[in-house]
Amino acid sequence: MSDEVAVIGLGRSGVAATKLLRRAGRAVYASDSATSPALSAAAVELRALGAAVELGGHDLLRIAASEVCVVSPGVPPDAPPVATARAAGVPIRAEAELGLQALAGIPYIAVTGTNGKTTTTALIGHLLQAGGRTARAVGNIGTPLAEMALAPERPEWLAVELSSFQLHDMELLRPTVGVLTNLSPDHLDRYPDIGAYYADKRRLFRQAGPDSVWVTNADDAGSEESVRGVAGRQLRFSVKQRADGWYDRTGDRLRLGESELLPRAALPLLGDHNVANALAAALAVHAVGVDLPALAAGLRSFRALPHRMEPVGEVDGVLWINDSKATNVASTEVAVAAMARPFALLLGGRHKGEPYTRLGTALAGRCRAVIAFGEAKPRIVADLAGTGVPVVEAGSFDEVMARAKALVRPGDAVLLSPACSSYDMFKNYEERGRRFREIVEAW
Ligand code: UMA
Repeated sequence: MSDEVAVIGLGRSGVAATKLLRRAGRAVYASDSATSPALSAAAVELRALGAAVELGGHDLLRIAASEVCVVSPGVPPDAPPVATARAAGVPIRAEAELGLQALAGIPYIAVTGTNGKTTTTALIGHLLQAGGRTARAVGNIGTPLAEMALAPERPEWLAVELSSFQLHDMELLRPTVGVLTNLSPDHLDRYPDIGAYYADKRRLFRQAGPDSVWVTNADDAGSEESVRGVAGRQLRFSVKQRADGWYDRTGDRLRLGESELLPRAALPLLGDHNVANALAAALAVHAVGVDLPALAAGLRSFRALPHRMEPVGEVDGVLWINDSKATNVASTEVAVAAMARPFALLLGGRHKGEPYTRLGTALAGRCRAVIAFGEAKPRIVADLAGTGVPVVEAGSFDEVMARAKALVRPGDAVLLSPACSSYDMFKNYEERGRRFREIVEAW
């Protein structure tokens, strides 16, 4: 065995992990199976720091001989370099864990779940700041933990979004507060079954102790089930019933216990799912000592994140909403439930394994038409046949937009909430959302 650390994948996470390891004086072999101008630029930078870097493939023998293997979230557990390391008995660690270790001493609120975790993480960061703490929102939301660890500033608090991919290789996670937003099927293109996906999400609770605080969703049977028997204090949020944090529909107010947090109308976010996110964030930040007036002020001043139920413009009386981040069926269901106007739905991209059938009920009578596109188009057409929802097929994204424009009337909306990943037509969901905005702004 060598004393080298093997870093697998050189996206944002792998690059930051390599820099962090080099700063600590560790020998690093960093590799990526792909080649691109961006990867070449990263390789130049990392070699200058003394790392051995390989692009376009992995030296499996070298990885098998390494002391520890640090993986990026986008590298699946059965990818050859990871499978080789595991077979050779090399410990496998998530980049996020390496980052958290380097950030030891900074308390953090960790957020996971299928949907709503990015908005909840951003809300938590914002509410901590509203409470007078310096705070950063990091992890799956965009800034890798290892990159945060390299930054010169040390915030007082971190809000950490963790995907199941990150949790898969994390052992030492011990958040001051852990938030589980909800659980529903996702990433069936990477996991053998739902059980394996949920098991990774449950790793949030791995180091639970009597001092742990968990914020969970009383409206979601799956997450309630997964937290049952876990050590620590549990705080529940609900948009349906009285709970530790709840939506009082009669009074149209968000409440913590019996105390008023703020009127629903003062929260500038669309949909009940965002009320749930706000309640989860408020409970988590209240648990670390921020008072209700500061939480209310923070919730009032928060704005929707790009690509998440983001209104991008009104053209000829039609509101265009960018929810490009909705890359699974559950997320699209939530978006559809938040729609107050008749609408056309842009659905499609790379199919991820779930049927679209269950969207039929939610869409019937409310959605003027679905515009189906991308690799998933034939699946969508087949799954929605017989549901009574008209489905129009389109090719290019420009054609998708033009068809939607021709279908709707003043007072309607067009919702891009594709329920699929974007990789068949775009670099990522951000590029898809940006293209949506560009087209709307050009009209
Ligand atoms: N690769 C190999 N060998 C393999 C397989 C892949 O070298 O066998 C390489 C790929 O060529 C690629 C790299 O591994 O260059 C993987 O990089 P990455 O996808 O992990 O990219 P990062 O830039 O590090 O971004 C990751 C997260 N990406 C994923 O989880 C897919 C980002 O989440 C996250 O913001 C970032 O770390 C910082 O923490 C994105 C995401 O889509 C937004 N997340 C999923 C989601 O939210 O649904 C989980």
